[in-house]
Amino acid sequence: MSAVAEKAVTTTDESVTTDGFHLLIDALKLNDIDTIFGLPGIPITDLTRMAQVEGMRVISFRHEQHAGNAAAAAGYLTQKPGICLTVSAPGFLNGLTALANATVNCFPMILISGSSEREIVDLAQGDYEEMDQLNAAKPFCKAAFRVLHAQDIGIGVARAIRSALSGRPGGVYLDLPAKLFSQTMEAAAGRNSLVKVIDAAPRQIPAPEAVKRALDVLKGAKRPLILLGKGASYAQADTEIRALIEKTGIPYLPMSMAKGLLPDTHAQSASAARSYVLAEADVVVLVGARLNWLLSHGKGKTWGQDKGAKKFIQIDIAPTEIDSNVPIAAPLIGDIGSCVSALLAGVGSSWAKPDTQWTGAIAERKDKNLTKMAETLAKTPSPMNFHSALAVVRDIVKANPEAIVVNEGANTLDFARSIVDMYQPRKRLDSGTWGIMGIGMGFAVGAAVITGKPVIAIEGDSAFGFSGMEVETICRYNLPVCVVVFNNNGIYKGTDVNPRGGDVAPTVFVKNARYDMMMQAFGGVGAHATTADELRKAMLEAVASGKPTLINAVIDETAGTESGRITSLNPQSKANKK
Ligand code: ADP
Ligand code: TZD
Ligand code: MG
Repeated sequence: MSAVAEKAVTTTDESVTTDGFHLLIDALKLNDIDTIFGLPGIPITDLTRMAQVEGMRVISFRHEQHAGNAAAAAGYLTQKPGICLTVSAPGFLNGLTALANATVNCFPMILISGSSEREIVDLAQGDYEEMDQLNAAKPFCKAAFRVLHAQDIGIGVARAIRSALSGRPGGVYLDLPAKLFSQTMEAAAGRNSLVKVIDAAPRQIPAPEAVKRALDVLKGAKRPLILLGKGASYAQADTEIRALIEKTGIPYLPMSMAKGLLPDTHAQSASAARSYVLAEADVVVLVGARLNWLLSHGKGKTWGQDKGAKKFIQIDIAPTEIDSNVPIAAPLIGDIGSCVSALLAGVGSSWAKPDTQWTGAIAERKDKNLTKMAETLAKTPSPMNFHSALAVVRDIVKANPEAIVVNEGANTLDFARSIVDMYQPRKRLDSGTWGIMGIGMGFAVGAAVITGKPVIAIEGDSAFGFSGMEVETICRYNLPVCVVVFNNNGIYKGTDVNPRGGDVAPTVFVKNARYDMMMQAFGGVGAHATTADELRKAMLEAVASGKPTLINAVIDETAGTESGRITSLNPQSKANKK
């Protein structure tokens, strides 16, 4: 028997004791959390071993940021907080980026970190990996807790779970000093100290007068639009949302991670007429979407400011989101399932569907844009450009609608978002609210582990580099992940030159790099694709086999644009506009 297994005290015998390690594992299991994403080391190495012995899945990463991103993806996909486990100071800090990103995106996760001893940290006496982690974490998460006594582990875990899931979901930090793990207590008392969280994300029913106000505004609309955000995907109110859209006949626009909530091919999708509907709509129903930079803050040319004021109805669980950027005519505070159901109840059989002048004008623009897009996608230039490569990805995703698509990069992100149709809810994970690079392999591993479904990761070559080492993790757990690196030799493009000579330009990488060989190094399948046919063949094989695969897709290094679609956010572009 290994040292760890010997230490694993049973908690069924009244005469024995339990310890901090087991109380934590039991507290998580009691709350149906069966997976930990992490990276071992002092003081949590034994915890990872014991969790495995106790039947939990422990997925071990090469860098904590990716373990954290995996936990965040798991939280978003399952409505159970994903768990990331790290060592003290540097491990904790590596995980903190993911915790902050989860919080910003409203994904529930818990970063559990071992920490150094309080009495040494607080006197700054220089402990091993010393850091005041609790206070460092606070600005980057929804809530942060520290547990000092074994008998409080149950309560600590319960508070962490409830904080992550209730209201607007987000990241929670749980600080566990090294000494806690070996503290013992009587097993029965330990069991009694655990808390099963009841109704962690209680329904929040909107007030009847708020529902009436929203319906009144909606009834007065001539050119209504429903805008679905990733809050709507997260809420798992798929049936209600679809019913609202289809019963009202209102055109809708999904934000990137809400794609697939209804199939992108749905007749009422206005995605292919996005700029038209944003500028022309007179009433917009926001469902789990914030009016942040991704929506031009609800104002300006994008929103047809010159065409008169727009009225917003906003469904959100967070009351303080209302009026954050523009006045909201009808706030509807509650969980999306309850709010959408309440609206549906007010949409009777006499509901007047939007005027065909509005829906017809949208259809006309959609048809024109889709025809134009189809022409572009049919081309097969050599080398491939973003469109010709994404035409292949689009077909593969269409044939495998259950696959989860992970997507990051600049041009690779922007083009994939608009070209690759999604058919099922919660199948698209991307750079999200921050436009962060580095979520790729963490999200891919998290999604594959938690859902058991195939993952297709569409990665810019720069984006991939942030988490590339995790291809070893993908191989180690033999996950059905197909990574496609859109290799255009750099950030945005591969063509920049340093006018002074000497070092290469800051946006340019080693030319013609073979990312596929990274996957081969760990026993996975590597493929090198220079044509659309080669890419298609490699992707088909990857999806059919389920083997870890990395395809190096060679993309014309001149094809991209600076910052993809957000060139205008560069300081120089902003300055030129003034
Ligand atoms: P997107 O980037 O897709 O536009 P955001 O992340 O900006 O979406 O917005 C998500 C919104 O959804 C947040 O304001 C959050 O408070 C809200 N939200 C998340 N879950 C729920 C829920 N279950 N019910 C209501 N609102 C929710
Ligand atoms: N660092 C982090 C953590 N996030 C970021 N968003 C950036 C840096 C800046 N950045 C972008 O916004 S996109 C991008 C960077 C470095 C990479 C773009 O290059 P790519 O994609 O190869 O991934 P394309 O297809 O070449 O545009
Ligand atoms: Mg690139």
